[in-house]
Amino acid sequence: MTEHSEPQQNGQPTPRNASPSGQSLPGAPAPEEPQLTEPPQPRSPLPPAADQAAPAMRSATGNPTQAEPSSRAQRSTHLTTAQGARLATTDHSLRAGERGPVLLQDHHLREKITHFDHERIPERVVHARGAAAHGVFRANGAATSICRAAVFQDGKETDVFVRFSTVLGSRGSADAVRDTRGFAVKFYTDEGTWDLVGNNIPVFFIQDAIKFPDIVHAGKPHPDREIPQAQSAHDTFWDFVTLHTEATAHTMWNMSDRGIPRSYRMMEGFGVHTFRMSNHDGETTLVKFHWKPRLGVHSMVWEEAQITNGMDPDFHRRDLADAIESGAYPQWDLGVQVFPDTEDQMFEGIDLLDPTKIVPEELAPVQIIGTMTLNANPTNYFAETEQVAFHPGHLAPGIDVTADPLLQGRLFSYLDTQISRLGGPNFAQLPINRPHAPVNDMLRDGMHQTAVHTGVAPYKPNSLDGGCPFFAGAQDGALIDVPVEIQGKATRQKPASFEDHFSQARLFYRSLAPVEQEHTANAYAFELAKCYEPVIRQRGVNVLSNVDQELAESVAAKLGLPAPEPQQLEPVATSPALSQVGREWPLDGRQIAVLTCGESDASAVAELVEQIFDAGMVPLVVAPTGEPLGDGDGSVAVARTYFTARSIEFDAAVVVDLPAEPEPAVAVMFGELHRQGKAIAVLDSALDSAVAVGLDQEYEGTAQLSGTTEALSVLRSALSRHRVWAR
Ligand code: HDE
Repeated sequence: MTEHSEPQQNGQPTPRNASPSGQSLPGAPAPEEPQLTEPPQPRSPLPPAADQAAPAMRSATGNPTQAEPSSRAQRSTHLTTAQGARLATTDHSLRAGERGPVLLQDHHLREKITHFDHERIPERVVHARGAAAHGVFRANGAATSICRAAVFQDGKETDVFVRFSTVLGSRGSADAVRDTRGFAVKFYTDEGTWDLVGNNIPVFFIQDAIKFPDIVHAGKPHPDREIPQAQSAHDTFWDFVTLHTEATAHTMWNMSDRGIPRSYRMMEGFGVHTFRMSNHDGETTLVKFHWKPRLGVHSMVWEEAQITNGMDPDFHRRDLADAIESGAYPQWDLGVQVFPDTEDQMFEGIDLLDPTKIVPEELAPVQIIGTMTLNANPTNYFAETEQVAFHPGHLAPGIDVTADPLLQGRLFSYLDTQISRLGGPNFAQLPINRPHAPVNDMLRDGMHQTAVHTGVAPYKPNSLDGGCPFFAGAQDGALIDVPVEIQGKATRQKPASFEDHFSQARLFYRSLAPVEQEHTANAYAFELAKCYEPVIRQRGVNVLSNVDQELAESVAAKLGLPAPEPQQLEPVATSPALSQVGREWPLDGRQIAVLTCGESDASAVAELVEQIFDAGMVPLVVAPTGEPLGDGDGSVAVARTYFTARSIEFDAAVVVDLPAEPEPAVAVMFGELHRQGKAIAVLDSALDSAVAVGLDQEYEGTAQLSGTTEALSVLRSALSRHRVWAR
């Protein structure tokens, strides 16, 4: 029986005023006739099975979530106060007469309003807007030779919770903004929780944590007007990154297509810093972590992102939740680049402790050590996605930090921030933050303490609790510091290798395909043009001459500014792995618009829809109204009307036929699909009407076809390359 359930006898509710034995108390009115039939019971917020033993929580649509049964707060089928007293109404305050003042004694009113007044907690100072999911990580055993952590043993499965986020915007800001994305993974390992708190960009703006408040103050909205929201396109951001030139590489990544991912499911993730692993023999290795999405790495184009933020500001959040809800579980392979743990911590001339630098994959291949599958949506946004607390210092035995000065500062910041954000030091007891490994920590009391600790001796050594808790053996414990030799004079100097601010920006830019370079130049021009101060615009262009003269000249021309003097630039190699163009990717889950006139041949549309499903993609039939195409069993559901549909939802389109007198939205759709480089297949029968609303047959990726099979094969080939880049 749950703690909130009411006492019952023989399955029947105990009548009011009856003693537990059923005898009336002296002086009490005679009990009413026992009820023979129970009133209909309200529906429980939980499925019936969960009401009893409750092995696993399920979302509203029946998919399992991984919330622990013990974390369920709401167990009564009836409305109650916070103390569990049943309420007969919540619509009216207690008043002195129907027209009189409200009485202070109305506890329900005061409790309800007081709780409401305190519903919000401070949002994260950065990464405030996020979306999350539960999942599982399965190791393939490849890391066991370099790392003793049990999470990497062959076949080992570990529960994970992942939160993706934008950085600059507030909790209610739009998803498709130009920004870095957070990629934070909590591994609930048997040996304690390990958090890999990374980003979708492998370099960072600063080399030393002491500069973090500076870059964040510069990126956040202007302090006077509190604008712009979730944007780097403003004076303070560009003022800082053009003066503090170690930010150049990260800024270049942000201005490239990587700043506007198509989906959280199609982003790479990076641990950014170099970490140290140790194996059972005590041997150490340096590694950089990479998440590789099985769906490939894809981005939006800028126009698409701008439309998305108006049409569907929750685009990325919806995309992740919908995919998981429909069973299309996103997957990433986790890989490591492996480097010898040498004294200088350099690899091929690249300082591994400098977080503004990557090691190209061509020099150190990414070796896959396991796969993560996200398979359940959170049950409650606040309890899980908002209250989850990550920390780069949450490490499992065998995974350790290095002296990267950015990482060292993070080790302080994340614990500190949770104390104010989550209201005290006991946030690890929140259900989403509870380790799955048993905890016995001797930490006591404090705000929001929910544990009822037993024993009398939360100190060591003790005899009163029999010496408990006990220590792990020398070989089993976490946070076993690798005996790295540390010595030196206290200094605020940085190493000379940290002075190179441009070679990696150049490496990245030169590795991009021409179309990606063009997008990058446009993004610089767009952002700098939003700056009011001419001096900042010019400085932005001048910095670029340290990266690539053509880029600097192109941006200068777009801004109407003089081109900067060319610089003497060292040649750099390129890294093809950095470009998103030129590779082929799976088609799973890509969304295909099937454009119809509303009176189209339902059986042909049904066949096409079937073929798209069979290819692992998602067909969305568009028609002038929501009325199904055709009648009876052979009818086809309409997913969108031209009035509600917009190009941003579709990765490609098949035109079956179009309305004879199309509304303006149809022409808008064609224009956008063209400009966004999306493939369009037009059946012969629809060609004239498509040309009439603006289809240009000359564009690559636009094909005129005789049948649906042919249409699909054209789309498959274009979609495997993501976009028709040549357009
Ligand atoms: Fe963070 N960062 N960060 N960061 N960070 C936070 O912690 C901080 C950095 C990253 O979904 C905060 O709980 C400092 C690099 C992610 O909950 C805060 C420095 C990388 C998330 C904080 C950095 C990250 C955060 C804000 C420079 C990629 C969201 C709320 C030394 C490797 C986690 C919170 C989530 C969040 C501090 C730099 C990733 C204030 C001081 C580099 C993904 O503690």
